[in-house]
Amino acid sequence: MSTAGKVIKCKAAVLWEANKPFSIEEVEVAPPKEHEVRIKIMATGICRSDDHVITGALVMPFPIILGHEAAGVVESVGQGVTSFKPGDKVIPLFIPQCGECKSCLGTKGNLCSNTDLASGAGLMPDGTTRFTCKGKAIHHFLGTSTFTEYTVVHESALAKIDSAAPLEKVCLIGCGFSTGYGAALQTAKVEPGSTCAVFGLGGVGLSVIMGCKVAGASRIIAVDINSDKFAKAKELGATDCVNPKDFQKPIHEVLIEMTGQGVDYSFEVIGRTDTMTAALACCQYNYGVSVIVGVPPAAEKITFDPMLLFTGRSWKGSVFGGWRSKDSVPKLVADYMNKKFVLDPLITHTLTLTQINEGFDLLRTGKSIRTVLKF
Ligand code: COD
Ligand code: ZN
Repeated sequence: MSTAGKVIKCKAAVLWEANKPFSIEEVEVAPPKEHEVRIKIMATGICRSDDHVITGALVMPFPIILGHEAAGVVESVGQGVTSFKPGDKVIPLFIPQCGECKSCLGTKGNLCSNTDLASGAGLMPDGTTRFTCKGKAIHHFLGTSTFTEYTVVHESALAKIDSAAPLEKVCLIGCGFSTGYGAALQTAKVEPGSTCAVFGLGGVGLSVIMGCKVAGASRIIAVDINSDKFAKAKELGATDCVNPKDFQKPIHEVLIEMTGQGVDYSFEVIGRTDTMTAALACCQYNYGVSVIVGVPPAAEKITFDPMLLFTGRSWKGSVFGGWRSKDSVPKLVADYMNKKFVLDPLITHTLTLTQINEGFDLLRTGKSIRTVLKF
């Protein structure tokens, strides 16, 4: 029997308050309103940003259903939705592409004004929620909320993808993979023959390495304080691996010595202020470009020698790899289907929704790169 137009009762991982485990609860998911789509989530990755909400580093209202890196199938559509139909395979977009704001209308940026990343309201664009549990309204996360069997998103925050795509793999295109890969290809625009340094070899850093390789970089130096990360970095394209703990001198000096004048492009994919400064300092003094990909810790500030910029270096940031989400996600899925890049090496664990707390333990203890929860 069709569920369209009816409230769906299903399982979800609810976070009732900060620094607590998720509770698996029965929630009610309201039908999609005008220009909204209800999706059956088939697979979702666990990302560091979800953990940032649990610890309070990223401030969001509670109770909340987290998760923003997923793939699923359309269950039903609200009034006025013409570009999606039940059965379509889709990826929710935590940075929407509304097509109407300055970013979306221009050609320079990808950060749609309608993302909930800045305001952190935890609501649908109309200011309400589609989730309830035990009589309480439950907040949305970044307009996506994917740690649930069913969710509702605005049509501007959804991309339709190839019907043959394996959802348990391409879910990573919803955040981690695209964030890293795009930082190299879209934000830095690495050219053939370049020298690159990548600080931090989690799933996002490894995706930066894949992007540098596809761009034709001739030298890719991987930097991490955990040498266990080096084997996979090499498998994906790193030519050199450096552990700052093996040196007395600061890591930026080590990298300048290794390369002569410093690297053409550096990427900070850890989210620490000290490594952001080191990444800036290790790039070529005149035309080097350093990209901040790691989410900066809330309320921390950086003090740095402005001479680093005066000589010509550029310091940039990158959100969702600079990709305009709705346009790019279907193309990235097509590139994956055409074997332009791999996702398997990033997926170290596969669990079910009810094992979500185990998945977060694996993230916190550094044992996983990406855990995918399959429904
Ligand atoms: N020097 C070198 N390496 C270090 C140091 C250090 N001082 N400290 C930690 N590391 C290494 C760790 O050993 C680890 O290997 C790596 O850095 C970090 O990896 P993870 O697994 O914690 O992180 P990832 O790859 O999942 O990346 C997450 C980011 C840290 C980049 C995080 O900020 C993020 O998810 N960014 C996505 C950006 C974004 O747009 N988010 C918004 C919605 S998701
Ligand atoms: Zn993420």
